[in-house]
Amino acid sequence: MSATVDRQGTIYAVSSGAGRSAIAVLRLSGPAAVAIVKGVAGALPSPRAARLMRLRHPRTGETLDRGLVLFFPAPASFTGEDCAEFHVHGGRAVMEGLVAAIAVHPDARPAEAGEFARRALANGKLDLAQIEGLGDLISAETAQQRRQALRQSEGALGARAARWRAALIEAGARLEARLDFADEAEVADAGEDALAPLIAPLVADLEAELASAKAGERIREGLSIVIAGPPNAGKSTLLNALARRDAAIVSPEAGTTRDCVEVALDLGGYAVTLTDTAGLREADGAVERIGVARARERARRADLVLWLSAADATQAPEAGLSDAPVWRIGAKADLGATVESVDLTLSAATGEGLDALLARLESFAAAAGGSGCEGVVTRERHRLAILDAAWALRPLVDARLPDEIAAEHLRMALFALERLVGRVDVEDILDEIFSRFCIGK
Ligand SMILES: Nc1nc2c(ncn2[C@@H]2O[C@H](COP(=O)(O)OP(=O)(O)OP(=O)(O)O)[C@@H](O)[C@H]2O)c(=O)[nH]1
Ligand SMILES: [Mg+2]
Repeated sequence: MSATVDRQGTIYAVSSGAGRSAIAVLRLSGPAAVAIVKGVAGALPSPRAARLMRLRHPRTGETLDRGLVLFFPAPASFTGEDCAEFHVHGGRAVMEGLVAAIAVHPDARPAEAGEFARRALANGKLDLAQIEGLGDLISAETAQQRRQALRQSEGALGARAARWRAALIEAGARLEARLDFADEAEVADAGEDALAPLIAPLVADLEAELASAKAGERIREGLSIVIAGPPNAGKSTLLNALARRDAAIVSPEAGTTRDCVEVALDLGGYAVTLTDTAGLREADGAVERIGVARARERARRADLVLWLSAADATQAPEAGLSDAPVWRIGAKADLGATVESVDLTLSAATGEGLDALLARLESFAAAAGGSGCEGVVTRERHRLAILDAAWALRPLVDARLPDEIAAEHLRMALFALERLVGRVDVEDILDEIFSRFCIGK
């Protein structure tokens, strides 16, 4: 989406996704919504009440379908503009007919990705963090992602930012009063620093938010768990068992897996990407060498490494494999060997030990995601903005700065918070966020 795009007009989009379905929803927003609904349905339904209506092409008069029509007058709508929805049968020809009927109006044009949300932002219906939350809700795949996204879309971060902002504005007012009365210098200079007590709890709040920030990001992005170990340890067999499908090739040959194989898992509501990797050894060929390098790279960046070696030939994890926790797992326990120095034994062949591993993985994911209910930071953008604000305010708590400099620090913090909720400096962020939205949101 480029800055030159015409942002005016009345936009429409099929909001219910592509493909055949029982019901499909077409959404409309903009000044011509009323005229378009009247043109297609013959009349305007009462605000916010569904009405079954015959839908016709305004030029030919041909009936296209009978469907529910809803009208949401401005400003009490999602975008803040006049909005309408058509709930029709989800066949392709029905939708094509309806779209053609709407496109008859000269002011109507297809919406771009995220354009409804963009208008909601422009009209002050939602803040930027809420819009991000909506985007996350649409892509949420696990219960924890859903909970977090819902909280975000309901304005959890915005509410917190508003509280922080109020404290900053209060501090700014005190500072200004002091600057105004600078002539009565003794009063200001002799007085204790009125700012620090106001700013200190705010900084503590921001820093607490930062401390739990990673948890929110992990819930949203998913945890990375990597299976690594020597060749033939049973890594791919374990991946398949946990994924409950044949995602990776298994064979008695050492060096079967060359590339990384990823599967998405839902562990107790937490999203996890489980990666199977090439067995670590002095590789023979060029291809295997690349595979081994990739395996080490994945292990290095993982949130957790499962170091697998066959129970009858256990091997210690490579030194410096990862900064993340490395669990030593003795695989192929059915082969009967006794094992020391592993955290867990299992047999993917018989299923023994798999439930125990899953239970431990679930607690690990839950701990990494925090309680998932307090933090409001769900992405790097939030974390960096809060970090900027905390960084600007910290000096005000640590020392008494000259008033002009203190005022500048307050301004910087305020700016960081405004950026957080999308009040300033948003164009570039917007393009990036909205381009990932579905059409029709
Ligand atoms: N008995 C027994 N055999 C197993 C078990 N898990 C895997 N195997 C066998 O061990 C061999 C190697 O299994 P893979 O899963 O391909 O091992 P890998 O670690 O992925 O091997 P590479 O990809 O070569 O690094 C295969 O013949 C599997 O059938 C197990 O729990 N018990
Ligand atoms: Mg393998």
